[in-house]
Amino acid sequence: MSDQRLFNVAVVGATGAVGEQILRLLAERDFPLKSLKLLSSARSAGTKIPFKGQELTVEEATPDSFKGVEIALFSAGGDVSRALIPHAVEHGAVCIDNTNAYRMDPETPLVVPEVNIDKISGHKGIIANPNCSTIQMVAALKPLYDRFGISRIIVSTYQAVSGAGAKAIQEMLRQSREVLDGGDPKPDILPVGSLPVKHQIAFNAIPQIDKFQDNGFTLEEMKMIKETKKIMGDDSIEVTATCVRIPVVYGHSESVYVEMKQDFDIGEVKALLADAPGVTLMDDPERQLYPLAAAAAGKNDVFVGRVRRDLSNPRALNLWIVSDNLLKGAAWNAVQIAEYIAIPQA
Ligand code: NAP
Ligand code: 3JN
Repeated sequence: MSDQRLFNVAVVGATGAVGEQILRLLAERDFPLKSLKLLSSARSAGTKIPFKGQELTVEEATPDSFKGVEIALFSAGGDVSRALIPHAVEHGAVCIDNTNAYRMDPETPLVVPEVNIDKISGHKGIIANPNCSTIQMVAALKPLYDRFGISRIIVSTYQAVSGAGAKAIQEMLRQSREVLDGGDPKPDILPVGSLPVKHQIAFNAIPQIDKFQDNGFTLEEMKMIKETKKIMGDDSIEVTATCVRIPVVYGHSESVYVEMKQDFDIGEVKALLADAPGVTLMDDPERQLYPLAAAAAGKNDVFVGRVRRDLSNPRALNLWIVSDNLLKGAAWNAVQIAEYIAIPQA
């Protein structure tokens, strides 16, 4: 008989795009559950969701929802996390938070298991999941950082509309049909639902993800800059980012320029990437083999290709990094952390 301990788990935001993937992963990976509580806003309370042959009923998330809960996975937005996580922690739950609410809190570890799983031992009830664009970049760069050191990163992202939620996916599909039918689509959601100016996403590229900050960078760009330093544990890495929304449904792609602290051999770089946990190297220009968002969709790994020495700086590399933003970028990273908490590692 297995002596695996079982856990009372809650998923906050269970009816959302990220929550749906978390539930699928908990079921597929046979997570050691004693009980599973599905939480949402009052809007979805009462909804039935199938889970491993049972029908679970969604409940409204309130401060009392966390009595007896041991692990709580939050993906219902930063306001919900700020309002409910303190109650969940008070009830003794370890909270894995997919939002920006606690990421830069010095008391809260910001964790990508392939990079800094050692940090979870210092948690005080909250472990933060980084932003999707940051996760895939640091997972790929970690083995290069460890071997050669990294002094500078310049990243441009090509981000899928699913990162902006289900309504943004619908908007992109609707606009695409309207353009193909010869119409003039009205933008409604993107780039930022709460701002007055909207732009067409179909057949377009929008260089704005989230709101502009006083320094001219967007919030998404600042998340990448600050989170990368915190996860790598190295404030000396210079990072700059330009984040762009493109009309792809799932899978964020990134063009990354990385300056190393030491000389490197390109063969060794490829060997390190090929061996890196959670990373798949797809790099064979002769066969036109490189990562594609459409192929990465639905997969847990981070895919890396177009690996080449920079022509303007022999100590720098250029890479193309692709991953499913809802999986490694959110749900899978969170479930991985939950597994590290729940399952004794070999
Ligand atoms: P979504 O599809 O819009 O789902 C939102 C979820 O939050 C739904 O389950 C919704 O429940 C629930 N919710 C909303 N207001 C609530 C409230 N007041 N109390 C309790 N639950 C509430 O959004 P999503 O794409 O899954 O993303 C959800 C959040 O995850 C985002 O806001 C973001 O913070 C985080 N996220 C992080 C990453 C990342 O980069 N790591 C990527 C994507 C998302 P109802 O069905 O009742 O509305
Ligand atoms: O736009 C994207 O592609 C990624 C969006 C992430 C996001 C959207 C709303 C709120 C986040 C995030 O995880 O950084 C948040 C949040 O911080 O809570």
